[in-house]
Amino acid sequence: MAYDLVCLGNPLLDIQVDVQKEYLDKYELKENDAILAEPKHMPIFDEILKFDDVKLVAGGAAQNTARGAQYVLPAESVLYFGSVGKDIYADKLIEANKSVGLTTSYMVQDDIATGKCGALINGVNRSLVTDLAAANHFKPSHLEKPENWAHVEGAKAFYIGGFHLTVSPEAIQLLGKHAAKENKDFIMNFSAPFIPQFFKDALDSCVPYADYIICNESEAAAYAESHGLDTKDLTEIAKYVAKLPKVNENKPRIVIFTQGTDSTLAVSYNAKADSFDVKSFAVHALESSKIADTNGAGDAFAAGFTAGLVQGKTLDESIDMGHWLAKLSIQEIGPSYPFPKQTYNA
Ligand code: 26A
Repeated sequence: MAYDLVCLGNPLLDIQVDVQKEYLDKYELKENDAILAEPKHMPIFDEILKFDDVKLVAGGAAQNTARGAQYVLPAESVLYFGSVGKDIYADKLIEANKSVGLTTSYMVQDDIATGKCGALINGVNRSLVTDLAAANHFKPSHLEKPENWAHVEGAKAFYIGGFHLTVSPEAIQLLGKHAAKENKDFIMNFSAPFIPQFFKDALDSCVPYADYIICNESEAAAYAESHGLDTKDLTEIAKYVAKLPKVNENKPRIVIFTQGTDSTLAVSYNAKADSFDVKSFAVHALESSKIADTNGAGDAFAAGFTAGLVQGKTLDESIDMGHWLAKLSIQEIGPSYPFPKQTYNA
């Protein structure tokens, strides 16, 4: 059984609530951010579980993307790797993955709880605070198990959540080396500003494997700052990243920056001609009254885009599929996709 797309990330259950700015201020959280929980944030999880509007939804950025890609692709196209505990949170994740037909190969920790993310929704913003727990214990050895490595060898493409750089850069490199050697697509997401800020070396060790890099404007800005780029111009930042050394020289690196409701930027670098191709794509408009929340919007974009690539679509069409799926997801609660299933029409 071969899965076209193999994804790796941190499986989390999202505990989602609506909050006022005062609640964010109390815990010194930004309105729109994703961070690793510090000890001072830990009371949040028990507190919000008691909120009247609390919702438990499957999360974990790359897992959201894996679910979204499977939502679009034919049955049994996507396999997701990550680490969970043995608890009802893991059961909930398995249930949500089943609902779209996503196959998982979880590494299971006997004595550590499944990771959780406080998804604090405030209007169109979301502040994400994560306690990785079991997700933090993923090991490359899980990929190297013969039954799992067979899935890696059977895959055509890989999608890696940048958040996993905090857990196992070695696992990412293992997949990256395989993808480069076999000329398979390797797609990475920067995931959050704190990744280029605080996990710079880990990020820099994995970018050479990336054929596609996806991130949003604040992650691009954080990248520019941590790498001492003397510019805030998104096109210039994308050009810099696109031109970084690349292990697989058979194809160009393409860098994609989303910008919320503004157009998405795509920059590819042609090493032979030493030239760039710069394009911009309008998002699919949606009345703000129809937005349920933006938790998982970027993951849904990555999902539609990656599904397009796996289907052999052009860059332009794959980006359009990303915009289409993001528009569907932000009308759902949390990082979810609508049922009955909708299909993409160009
Ligand atoms: C390591 N961290 C902080 C994380 C995450 C994360 N997924 C993996 N690792 N912090 C938040 N998320 C997930 O991002 C999704 C929205 O893009 C949340 O679980 C949420 O579903």
